[in-house]
Amino acid sequence: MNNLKKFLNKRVGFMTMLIVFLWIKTIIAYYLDFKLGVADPIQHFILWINPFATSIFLLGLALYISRPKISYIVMGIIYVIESALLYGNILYYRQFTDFLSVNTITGAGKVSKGLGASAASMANPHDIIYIVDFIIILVLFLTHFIKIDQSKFRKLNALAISMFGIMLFSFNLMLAECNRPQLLGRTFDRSYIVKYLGFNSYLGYDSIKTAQNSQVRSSAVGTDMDHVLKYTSDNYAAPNKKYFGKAKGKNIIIIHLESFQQFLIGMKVNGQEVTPFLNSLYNDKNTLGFDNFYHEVGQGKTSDAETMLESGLFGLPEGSFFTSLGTDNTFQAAPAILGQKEGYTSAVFHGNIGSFWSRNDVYKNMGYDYFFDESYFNQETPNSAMQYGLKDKLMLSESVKYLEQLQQPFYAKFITVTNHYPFQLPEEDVTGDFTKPDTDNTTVNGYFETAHYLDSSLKEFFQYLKDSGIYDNSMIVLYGDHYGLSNSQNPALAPLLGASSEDWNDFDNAQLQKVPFMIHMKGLKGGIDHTYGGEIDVLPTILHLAGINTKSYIEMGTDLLSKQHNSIVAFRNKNFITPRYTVLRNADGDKDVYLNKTGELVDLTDKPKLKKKIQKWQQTVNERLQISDTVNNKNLLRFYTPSGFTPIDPKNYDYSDQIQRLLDTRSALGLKSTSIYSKNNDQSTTSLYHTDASELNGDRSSIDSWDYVKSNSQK
Ligand code: GP9
Ligand code: MN
Repeated sequence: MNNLKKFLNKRVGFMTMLIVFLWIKTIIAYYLDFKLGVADPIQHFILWINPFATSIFLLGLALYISRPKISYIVMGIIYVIESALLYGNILYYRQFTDFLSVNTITGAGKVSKGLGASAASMANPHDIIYIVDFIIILVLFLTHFIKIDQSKFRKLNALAISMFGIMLFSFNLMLAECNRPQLLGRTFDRSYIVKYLGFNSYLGYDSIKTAQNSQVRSSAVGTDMDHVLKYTSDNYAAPNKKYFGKAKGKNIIIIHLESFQQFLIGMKVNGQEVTPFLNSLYNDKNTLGFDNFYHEVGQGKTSDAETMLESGLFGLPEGSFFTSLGTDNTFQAAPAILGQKEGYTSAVFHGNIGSFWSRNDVYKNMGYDYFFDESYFNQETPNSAMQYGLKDKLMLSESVKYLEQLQQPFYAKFITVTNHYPFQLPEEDVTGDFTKPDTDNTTVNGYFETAHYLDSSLKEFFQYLKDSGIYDNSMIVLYGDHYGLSNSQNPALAPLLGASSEDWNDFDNAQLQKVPFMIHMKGLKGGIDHTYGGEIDVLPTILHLAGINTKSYIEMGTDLLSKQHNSIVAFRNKNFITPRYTVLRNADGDKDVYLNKTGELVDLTDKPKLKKKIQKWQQTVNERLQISDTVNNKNLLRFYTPSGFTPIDPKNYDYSDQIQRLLDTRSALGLKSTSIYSKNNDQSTTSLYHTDASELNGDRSSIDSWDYVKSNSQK
């Protein structure tokens, strides 16, 4: 006891006590108040050590102050700030399932929600843990158990402590990067940074990002838009009369096929079709299927695909547009355009946490009326979710009780997730007698099984759409968001595609970036369309089908069905594909040009004309990407409002209590309600949904009833 007293009466001893208190509080909060999805023992270990580094560094700053009393006071202030940040985050998280960012703290962000008065009502009895330390410290001082250490503290020792903090942080960062590569580069979710690096680092990271963004933004002026407007008007592709307005007034259902590549379509393994349902849909006479359609995502993966499809602009060269700029930018996006021009109600269904990719904020800026995230689905069923959320069969089947309440026409997007890396489907979810391939690469093998599962989920969903009648009045659009198997896995995949692993090259990798794009609608003259295009072209294509001219919108792609469609496919790394050539930068920084038909490398030395053409194409690709980046980085759409468009105010959107809102809307409209439910004489159609999802064990309650929704599903 005496030794302890002696130690605590030293300046370092007092600091150590504060660090330990902070650590205990943080660890308790990590496990009790936050849902950080800590999976493996390494992640637990990282969680246990991450509060140390920054608190050692920050509290250690007070050691540089020579005057003892001031040094103690500064240390105390830092401790109070740290404790307040922790508790502030706890309250904020309880209300919004999210963490405090610079914008939310300062109230500067457009979607900033601040710590409202209601946050105080979020206090819990166990919160006593978070203040008991202050009482202990006070008592220790009042009883003179601890006194201020009057001896001098050497600056060199203070420096040593700062260095120790920095070293510990580097170690923490290294462990985090090993467990989650590109943690800071991709910024999937704020909770990942907190999980791996703690609150201080998250706030530090967020401050740097916010400062960078606001610097670029403040330099922007309205006339920056002139150049952009000239570009979009020069590159506008007029709609094709044959298709314009074909889907006018119909529901639009977008199905996001996670990690789904085009090569799966029509493919057989062990004599069995991998995706029999999608194959039949692809070849259906009412389907327009594209076989030269590429994903164009960067590091933002799913979120980049969403960016392109909703806003008509590319993702960013680094990181995810959604998380870095999407929470604050001004949008003129699909849900708002369809809502304002044609009266669509918009909704997203996704079985993951709403903060992933900052969707809960970005969707508001886009004008999405509803966002049904994991909190709207039953999460109690054992094994119902995998790494990135609820399994597709459950998500789709549990969605229809909300879908049937939406006013028609609706624009509804379903983001599937089971076919996501690492592609490990539990045995009980393997349908029929499908047997996966048996290569040496387990990722490759698993990919076919999860793709098969996704296919079977969609078959069930389509059957419901048909049986409920929704099908007859809807245009259904399906697309693969990006590759599932990466370039490093492709050589292992090669033999299954009838190619050789040894000869596999960059051209082959580029071709594997093809993803499905299908438009299915009763009465649509279908067929396989060989037009070259990519995700950036989807928005103008869909809007034209819906009968909305895109001329006044800032969109970087062109309608795939237009005769003036631009068929140069630009990748985010500036590589590109034309209907004849694939142009890729090689490891030496030179361009390799391949002939699409044969895959042969073209020697340009005696082809000056082609060389010139390629240079010109490259310029147009660079310009397109650069214009998109300028619009996004400078947030230029705030300076431009297309005629007849009303800017979106995210404050008008709220994804809490959506069930009540559905019911209120229905009763307010009375006989004018156009929802499927109302059209079905106020009868639910959920009983028409049939799924063989093994997790349900025949229990349909989560499909048919709303009881499972967390009553406080608030964001
Ligand atoms: C998660 C999901 C996956 O919610 O959309 O995103 P990804 O890892 O494919 O970018
Ligand atoms: Mn994805």
